[in-house]
Amino acid sequence: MRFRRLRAEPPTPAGLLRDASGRRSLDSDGYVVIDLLDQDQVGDLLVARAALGSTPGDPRSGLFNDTFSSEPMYKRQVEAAVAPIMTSALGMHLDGFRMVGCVFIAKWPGEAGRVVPHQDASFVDEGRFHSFMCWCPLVDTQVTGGTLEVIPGSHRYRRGTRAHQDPTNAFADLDADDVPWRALSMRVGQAVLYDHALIHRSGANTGSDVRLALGAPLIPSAATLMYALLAEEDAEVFAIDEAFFLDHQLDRLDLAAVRREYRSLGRRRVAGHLDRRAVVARG
Ligand SMILES: O=C(O)CCC(=O)C(=O)O
Repeated sequence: MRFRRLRAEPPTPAGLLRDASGRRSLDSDGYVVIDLLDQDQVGDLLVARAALGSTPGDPRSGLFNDTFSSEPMYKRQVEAAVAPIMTSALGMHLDGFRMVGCVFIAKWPGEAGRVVPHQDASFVDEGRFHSFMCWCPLVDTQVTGGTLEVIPGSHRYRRGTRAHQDPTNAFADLDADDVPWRALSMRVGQAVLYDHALIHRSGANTGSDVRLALGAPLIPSAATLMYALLAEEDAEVFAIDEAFFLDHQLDRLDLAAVRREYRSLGRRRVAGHLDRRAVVARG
């Protein structure tokens, strides 16, 4: 008798978030806003940031993510101060996840802080798993403060391998009024968990103070942490670890060092083309 090999469906996010209605939102919309931190935890995080000072290399304009810094020591200090608070807070909501990094993201006042619509790079085999970013502003954040904006449901449109700095992960043509953007107005202490495949952007911070947030990628405990580099028409995928985010500068990644330091898992096709008309129509 011949058996047909069944292709495993990617598991839904169910099992990761304990709250059933949150799980449904993650599944259908690709994101959910949760009450993550209490006042003491927010206070501890702000005290930690004040003690550490702003990230070395931050030009104090535009948007600066700690992963852009060339100072692994600073990033390790952030990790030591911030990760225990975030892990314990996330542990109240989630089961079976691993937080693989934790960074500050500073958005300074002015137009330069705008972030073009994009999907994040993939960190897991998206044929089998969903991974998420926990984005947690440390100030109240509205659209005028440069908050995150998402296209609900867009985590389903283009899944697969999204390589480092692949221009096809960015969608400048979706920066338009006919696209069903939803701005996430969030209070301090709230966080959004969003699928790394969700299309998101953020506008200018029109206030006078820096908009500080934390970003923490989360992957299912059972998943292998991966990062893909473009290789001709395809991508080469590497098994990375948490140190990757500390030791490397993600905005000017030393590709040869990644190839030297991490085990290759082989070539994959990069995620396909996204049809703008379909995004608008689905809204
Ligand atoms: O913090 C922001 O405003 C944008 C962050 C973002 O888009 C990202 O980390 O992918």
